[in-house]
Amino acid sequence: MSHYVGTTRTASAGFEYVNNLTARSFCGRCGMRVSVRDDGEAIRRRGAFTLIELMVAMIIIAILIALLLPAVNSVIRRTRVARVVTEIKDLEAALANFKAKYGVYPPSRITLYPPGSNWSTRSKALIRRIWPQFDFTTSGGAVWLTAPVTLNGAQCLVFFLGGVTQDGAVTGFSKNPARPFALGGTREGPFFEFDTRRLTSSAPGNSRFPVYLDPLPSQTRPYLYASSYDGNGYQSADLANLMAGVYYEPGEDKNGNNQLDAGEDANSNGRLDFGPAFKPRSFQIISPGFDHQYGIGGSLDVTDAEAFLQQAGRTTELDNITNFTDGLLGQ
Ligand SMILES: [Ca+2]
Ligand SMILES: [Ca+2]
Ligand SMILES: [Ca+2]
Repeated sequence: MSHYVGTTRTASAGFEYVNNLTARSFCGRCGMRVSVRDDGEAIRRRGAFTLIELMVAMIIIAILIALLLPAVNSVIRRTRVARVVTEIKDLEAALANFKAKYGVYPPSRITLYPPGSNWSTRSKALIRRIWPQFDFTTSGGAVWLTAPVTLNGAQCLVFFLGGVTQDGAVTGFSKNPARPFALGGTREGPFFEFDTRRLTSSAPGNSRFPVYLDPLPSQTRPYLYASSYDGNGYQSADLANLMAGVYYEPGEDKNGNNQLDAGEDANSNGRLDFGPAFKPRSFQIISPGFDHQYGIGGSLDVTDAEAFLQQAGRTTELDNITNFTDGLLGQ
């Protein structure tokens, strides 16, 4: 067949060559075109990519990945935050179940004493609210306890929801109301299904009272728990060595720096007054977030948390996740 490259239609039935690879045939009656390939040498010549073509393709792929990566990372981050939010909701439900059973939310600081000790007035009162028939002479059956131990909020969260620890597992409490800390027998709880891989000892030799890490990657700091003692008020000592305090509505602290600045003492009492605490009648749960740092706590404007926390230089709190924000604190 001879080629007529670049020619136009020359007959009522025939070929039009638009280039040297493709010919178009015509129907003699209706004039419709049908593509016909000329499988000649030209096609075989295109069997491989040149180096330049490959490099261009790779550069385009690299650019696409670079463009997509932030979006993918952001989705992964949001998914991880959502997982913590869900777990905090589950912890809230577990604490509600505890209250339904015992009438009060767990305390967030308590000292437990071994059998034969004198209990402090405060710890005794806290225990009596939960187990009115508690036998203090045997420390509620806590034969496993050999020295007084003071639990902070993070430890209380696991102890009261999980119960007595045995061989690294939480076992709930004995149903014997005089000896809830005894091992064996019929049990109450655990009220929460802890992932034992995320239970970690809070201090050497303290494996009886572990704390619980959130599911963020390589997390090192546990969920904080602060009890309002059923509306009687949060106690800053409960978070000692962990965070300075729970979260309050800003009140007089207009710039969110937790300090009394000019023009902030609206009631002229010489000190900075915050608004009411968030969750004033129940409890606050706080995850330290991706940076594994809690921050100083204190006043927070949830309507503009991001600006509020940045303005105050409290950036470590921006990624905290709590039970009074539906996700990150700063968003
Ligand atoms: Ca201030
Ligand atoms: Ca004031
Ligand atoms: Ca943080």
